[in-house]
Amino acid sequence: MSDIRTLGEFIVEKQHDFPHASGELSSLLSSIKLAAKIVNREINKAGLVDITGAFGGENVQGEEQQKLDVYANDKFKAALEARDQVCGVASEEEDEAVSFNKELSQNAKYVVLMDPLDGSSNIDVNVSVGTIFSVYRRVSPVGTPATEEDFLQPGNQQVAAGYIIYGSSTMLVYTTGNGVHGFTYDPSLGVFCLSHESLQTPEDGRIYSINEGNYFRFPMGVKKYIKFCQENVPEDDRPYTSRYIGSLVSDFHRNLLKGGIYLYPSTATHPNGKLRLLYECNPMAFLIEQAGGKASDGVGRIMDIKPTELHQRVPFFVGSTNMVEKVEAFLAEFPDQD
Ligand code: P6P
Repeated sequence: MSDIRTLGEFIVEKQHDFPHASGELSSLLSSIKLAAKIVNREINKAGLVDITGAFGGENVQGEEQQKLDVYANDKFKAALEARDQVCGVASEEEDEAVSFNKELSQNAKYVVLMDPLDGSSNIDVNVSVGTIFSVYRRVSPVGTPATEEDFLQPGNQQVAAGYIIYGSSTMLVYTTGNGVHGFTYDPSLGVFCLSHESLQTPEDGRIYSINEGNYFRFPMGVKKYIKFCQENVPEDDRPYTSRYIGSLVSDFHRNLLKGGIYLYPSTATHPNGKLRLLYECNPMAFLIEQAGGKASDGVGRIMDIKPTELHQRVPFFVGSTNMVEKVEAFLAEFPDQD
């Protein structure tokens, strides 16, 4: 037992890396840890109870809300509000940002943006899904309600980001700008145990993750990159592999560990790409950069984009640096669709 380092112990240990840390961010991360355990329990029962059926509502994306989407959103919101470290939350499941009304919450200095259950359409077919979160210091005065400006900050202002992947095992992976660390949940102990300290992603890889069903309307540069992968057997003779789960957290996590690139370019149905800048692309970009990789909209750094809308979409290319830079080069030469 002595060599187990739990997430709670690790957060406190790392808090000392920030001499002025007051423990508020540690408490915030502990809220996320608690909600992750609660959501994990329900996801693992999803096949057994009538909770995977569509909730009937629609979220701001016009997507049918699976009951677990709503459940996860409510649990993470409640956990974040309970500990008074967060003055407001923005979520894929909420049309507008939510400012917490409690006086103690309005004195809090952080806001959280999240996709409470990304890839939820996969739940019914038992494919991994995930929660993605992103944390900022508020820019509005402490003691007042959170404002839209608190949520429309560029990704380079994040103070923490991470995801929970509910897969063959449940893992929590996060960064506070001091490396990327992964924790695997042990349900018999009810704790997340450090399993991947100071993760670094390979600067190159052989895995590319993209929905090739949209091929016809990809920008020419993306078509050129796919053809490059299919026709070039690298020196080490390991050919490229196409792997696409349809769940960002799962594809990202595999590529983070093995090396690879995830691509969601502009398509016919999503001219600005499908992925959301604030609560999908920015947190993943923070993580991949901390792990030595790169995240781009095809032209520039994801985390330098100044947001204009809460649910805005951007084209998204994330993973091993050499692979992302290769796509950027093709897009610079062939930016149009034909
Ligand atoms: P498509 C899930 O809805 C999601 O936001 C990501 O998790 C996933 O990578 C992508 O969309 C899948 O989109 O168009 O390939 O089904």
